[in-house]
Amino acid sequence: DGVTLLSDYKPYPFEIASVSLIFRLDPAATRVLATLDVTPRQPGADMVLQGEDLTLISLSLDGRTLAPGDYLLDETGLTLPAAGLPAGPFRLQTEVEIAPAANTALEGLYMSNGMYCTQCEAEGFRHITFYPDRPDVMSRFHVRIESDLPVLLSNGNPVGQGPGWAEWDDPWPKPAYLFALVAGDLRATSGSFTTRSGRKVDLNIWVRPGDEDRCDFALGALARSMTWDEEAYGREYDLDLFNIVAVDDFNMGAMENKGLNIFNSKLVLASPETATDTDYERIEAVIAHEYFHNWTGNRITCRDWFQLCLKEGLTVYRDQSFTRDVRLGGLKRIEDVAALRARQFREDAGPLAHPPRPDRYKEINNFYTATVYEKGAEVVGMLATLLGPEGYRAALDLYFDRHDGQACTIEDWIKVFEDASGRDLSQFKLWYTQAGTPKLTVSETYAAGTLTLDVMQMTPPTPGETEKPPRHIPLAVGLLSPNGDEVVPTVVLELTETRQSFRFEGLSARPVPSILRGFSAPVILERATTPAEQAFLLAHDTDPFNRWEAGRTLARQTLMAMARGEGAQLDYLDAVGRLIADDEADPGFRAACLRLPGEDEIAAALFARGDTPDPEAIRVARRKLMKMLATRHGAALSRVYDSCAVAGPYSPDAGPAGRRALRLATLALLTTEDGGARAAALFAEATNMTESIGALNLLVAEGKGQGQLAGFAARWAADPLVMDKWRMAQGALTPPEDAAETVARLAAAPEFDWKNPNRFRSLLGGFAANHAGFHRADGAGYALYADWLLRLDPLNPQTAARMSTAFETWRRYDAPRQAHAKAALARIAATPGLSRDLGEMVGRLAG
Ligand code: HT7
Ligand code: ZN
Repeated sequence: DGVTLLSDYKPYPFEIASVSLIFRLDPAATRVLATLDVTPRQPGADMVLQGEDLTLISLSLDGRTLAPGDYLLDETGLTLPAAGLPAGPFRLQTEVEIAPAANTALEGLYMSNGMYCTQCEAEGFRHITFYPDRPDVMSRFHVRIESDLPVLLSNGNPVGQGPGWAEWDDPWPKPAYLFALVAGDLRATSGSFTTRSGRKVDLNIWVRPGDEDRCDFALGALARSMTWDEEAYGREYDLDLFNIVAVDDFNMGAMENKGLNIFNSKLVLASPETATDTDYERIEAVIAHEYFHNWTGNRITCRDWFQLCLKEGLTVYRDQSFTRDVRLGGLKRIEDVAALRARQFREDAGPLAHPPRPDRYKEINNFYTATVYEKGAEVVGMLATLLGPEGYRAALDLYFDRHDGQACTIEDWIKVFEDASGRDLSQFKLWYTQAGTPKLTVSETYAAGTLTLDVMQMTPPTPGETEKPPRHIPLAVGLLSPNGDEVVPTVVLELTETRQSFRFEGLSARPVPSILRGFSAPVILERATTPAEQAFLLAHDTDPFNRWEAGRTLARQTLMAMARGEGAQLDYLDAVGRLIADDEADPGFRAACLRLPGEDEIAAALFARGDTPDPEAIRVARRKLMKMLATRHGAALSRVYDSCAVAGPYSPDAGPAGRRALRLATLALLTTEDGGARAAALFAEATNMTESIGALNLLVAEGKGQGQLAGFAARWAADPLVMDKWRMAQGALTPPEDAAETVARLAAAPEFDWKNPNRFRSLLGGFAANHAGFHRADGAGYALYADWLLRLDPLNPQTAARMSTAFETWRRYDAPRQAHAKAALARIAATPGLSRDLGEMVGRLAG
């Protein structure tokens, strides 16, 4: 049935010490000559090589041409029966032809705007040549590229070049998924970095002519990442060259190919006029993430794709730590948790729930998920919390010492932590092998100077997993005195049982507990508290995450009540007033507190407590609350809005970015009251993209801004990355009654290049985030979305499948909506020729 199982893993029976590749590039007929030096490791084994969409030109073994009767060839690859193989080392040569210009799936070798580039993770190399395309086969790659294009790049170090050719050699053995090739008319922005042991590394960012002036920030971010990895993890770079290439057509964000990272251009190119503060922060984080993969992913890789979170969870944890260190740590944690809840908790609560280390898949591309990445990072974070900073560093030192050059498993990883700490982590391992978000219910009693916390944990069942034993959960707790002083600083309690009690003695008054500080575990905390207590924590908690969390909880509870037709919480309205006036607090933090929970979050919260969310009522409640805040605190909001204007030249640093964020957060509230006057004024005078698109978004959300949309389009028509923001604004924010029609109109426009993943994601991904528009009662949103998934699927199944996750919440809503969503999924499932990617997703979504 096409399912791959973790339990079926077997080591590859051949060693491939080196591979030499020759590419004769041609858009329609590229020739790839591969020479593999092979040593059998297991007598009697057939040699299986994956290969898809390849035209075999010739095949020889130790110089002898093989005839069709000597091998088996099918649509998945090539098998050389054991009987025809030598017992000792041999050389296998293949020549194949491929057509990069016809490759619209963007896996393997393809063309983007006249340049050749590759994407081989997870299983793209099999579209380039016949090879054991699995991460545990590591070999040394030598590459020769023949083409008239001026820039010819591959992994490792350049070892020769002449007119029409270049050769590259990568000294570090690697799996095929880290192979890369780029050829094109490219320009470099260059720098250098000297490692702490004195190696001088040339750094280049390669872009299309004309984009050179948008590379400086990415280059600086790369150097900052290199320094940080030396300081925080003792890891140095290991080649003389580090190349980054920006490409316009790319299925994901970026790829960590050894020495030759390939990036989606939107994650490299930045200028104040074209990129927002959020874009800058994201570019820095992704540059860091891909760079950090050099050790966590490349030097130590995964044994098989079930172990994906070994490299991804760890590398996300590393990039999040980096951003916390170089920007504002508390705020970054808040942003990361908000994103985790929006994407991963949603995944865990629906039909796509799976463990960070799954044990079966049909299409591995469907497992590059929030669970593998973001929850994987939380699990690493919990290990760091349990071991403490020194213990964590010792474990990572051991990991690098013990496993450098290997393809590893989650078992290897856990063992390193056990050996470094002397602790038994067998229960902790459930975080990797089980799906679902644990619920913690905490109640408290206070008597005679002692506070007792009673904690109960329970994980609801997920698809295919009904038994949920208790997990090992680090729970960070602090206690505040009634006057706001911290009486017990943060301690980490360890939960291992279904029910446990913890006592804090010697207290002089009943304290206010601050529980799950820093979001010390990816759980849902349930605790009976009063709005007054939440308001107290919002005002006084010393833990920035829990301060924000208190405000968020108040806002969510108010919005849930309002969506059910009740009134707004006065405690919440007053608490926000105090926050607006609190000029001592960091502006970025205040902005995060002023942003209301999104409509999807409110819908999820209502559904979790047994209600059927009504998207329209949620939208109305949210807008009403914004208006109430604007009415009640208008003068203070205006003052903050005016005082937060940032003068002088643009800088993407956390300080000015935080002020702009606060300004836009106050503007969002004021816009509900002033008819859009301030937003229109800001749009007219903005000199940076943060404020320009920020103001435009607010106008669009009010159902206004037609003139501004036209002006924006006229100014930026030639810049596709900026026009993505324009489409995203309309897809995500157009009022629900017009959203599907607006999206359909923009999608039908001739200038909409829907085959480009960035274009498709901006408009259709934006629409999926338009909660009330996508979930419109008449099903128009679902139908439109299904039409476009079906249009994209034959060309780019990977992106179509990823975007189908918009349907993961359909069971939350009322019966008519459910019927519309089911019909849309059934229509997709019944389409002849559906890809394996999208087929697997709709099967799981509907199942
Ligand atoms: N490791 C990279 C994952 C990735 C990818 C996976 C499947 C198909 C296309 C892809 N492009 C990049 C990116 C990362 O996590 O760093
Ligand atoms: Zn990664």
